[in-house]
Amino acid sequence: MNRLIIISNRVSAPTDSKSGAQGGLAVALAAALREYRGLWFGWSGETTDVFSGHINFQRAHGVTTATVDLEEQDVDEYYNGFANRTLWPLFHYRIDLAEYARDFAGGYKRVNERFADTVRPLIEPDDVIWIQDYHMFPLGGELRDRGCKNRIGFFLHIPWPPRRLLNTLPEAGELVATLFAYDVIGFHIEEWLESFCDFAVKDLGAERVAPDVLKLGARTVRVVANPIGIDTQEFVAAANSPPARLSYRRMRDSAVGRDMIVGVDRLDYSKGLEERFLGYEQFLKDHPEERKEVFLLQIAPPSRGAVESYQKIRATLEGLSGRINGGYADVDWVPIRYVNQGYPRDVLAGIYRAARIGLVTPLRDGMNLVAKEYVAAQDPEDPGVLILSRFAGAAAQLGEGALLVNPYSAEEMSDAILRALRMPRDERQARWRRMMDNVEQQDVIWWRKRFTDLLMGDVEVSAEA
Ligand code: GDG
Repeated sequence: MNRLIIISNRVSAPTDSKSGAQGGLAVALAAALREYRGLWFGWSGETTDVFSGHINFQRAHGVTTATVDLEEQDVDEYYNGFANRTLWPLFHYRIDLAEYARDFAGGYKRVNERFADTVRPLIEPDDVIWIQDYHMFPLGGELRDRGCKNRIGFFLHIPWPPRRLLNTLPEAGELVATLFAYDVIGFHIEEWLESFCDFAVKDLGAERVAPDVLKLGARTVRVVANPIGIDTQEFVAAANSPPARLSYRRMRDSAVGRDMIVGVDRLDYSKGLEERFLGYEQFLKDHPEERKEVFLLQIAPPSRGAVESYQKIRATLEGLSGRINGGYADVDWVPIRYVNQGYPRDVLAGIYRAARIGLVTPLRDGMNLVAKEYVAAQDPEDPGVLILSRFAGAAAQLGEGALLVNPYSAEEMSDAILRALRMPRDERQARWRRMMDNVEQQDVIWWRKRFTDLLMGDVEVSAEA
């Protein structure tokens, strides 16, 4: 059997934590590595004075991880720079926030070369390599340059932007051309896949030789829409665990009969938190009679604090939540509980279950797993309602059960909140069932297997996404 080598910016060593501290993606990739032996390679998250390429191997719970330290300049230019100040905003359609600088692009290339130099000696001829996400677009090409003939797949966890936006990046053509080093490229949904093909055909002159095959020069690449899911079984179990029951009770008690609306997001401008607060404010304004009947709990653990736009969004949200609370709060009611910290997954599952509404309104999102977690955590007898942005990849899968909204429209959001609060139980159940069927069938194990089957065997993908 081929070994599997997974490469991603950060590596998540398996733990035996029963509180489900690890996300579904980490659990699924670790399971794949156990099945195929192999190893997981990436950045340690640590810095060193001079890059040495020294690999720190660790083995835990049947999985080998191999990590390297980077220099501070690497982290500034590659991680905080090109990855998070250039590609992340650009790929989320925010060219107003994207910063284009040659030292970022240079640092990004240098780090990918360093990863390639370091990991190359670990690769055996029959290994299959699976590279994850936008930090590592050029890595496949770098490995080919070092004589690597293995099958190499790439999966993009974020959206792919329309070509007119992507063309604002000076290095766009070069960057996309390097993707032809891969054998298979996966996207969450057709929309991202089609935007990629559009760029490849119109800007690079690639030929679409089949709906899922592109050819550029001598290289042929297969593209697939492969929507990621959650570890549904594990999440349903987490939602029924003692810590979840406890957090459910705590939330219900503290709600004193009011309906809770919940949002859970990394503190990131792509998640539409500002617009969400404005939509909720609109609801409070439109419906004075509902004011003290609801509250919004927004959990937003900080992320990427070294990047200025993330510091700004934090300040904006503090101001906005303060304004809304200042404008509407009463002695016995606060409209928004805004919390800047993370919680264990099982505690989170209990919170989701206690919420009458899951408010998931990113401005743009590759998939969005919170939407699926909210669905999985519900009580089938009395499920809550998911309000979901039509601009999240998840809308392509959950659109029949969720209330889809345009997150830029505060009025649409206000209407959807009212509709969700008034929705009869039988409609809530029917909508939830439709979503849960998808969350159960297309879980993270299905996602992983569908991609590795395609990459390893070059077989037809089994089910339509
Ligand atoms: C990227 C793409 C795509 C959040 N707060 C806490 C916590 N979380 C967990 C959630 C969820 C995960 O973080 C967030 O996943 P998302 O999918 O919502 O968003 P990104 O982090 O932006 O992920 C996205 C994903 O990659 C996978 O391909 O879906 O589109 O942007 O699992 O639960 N977890 C815990 N405590 C928290 O407070 N334990």
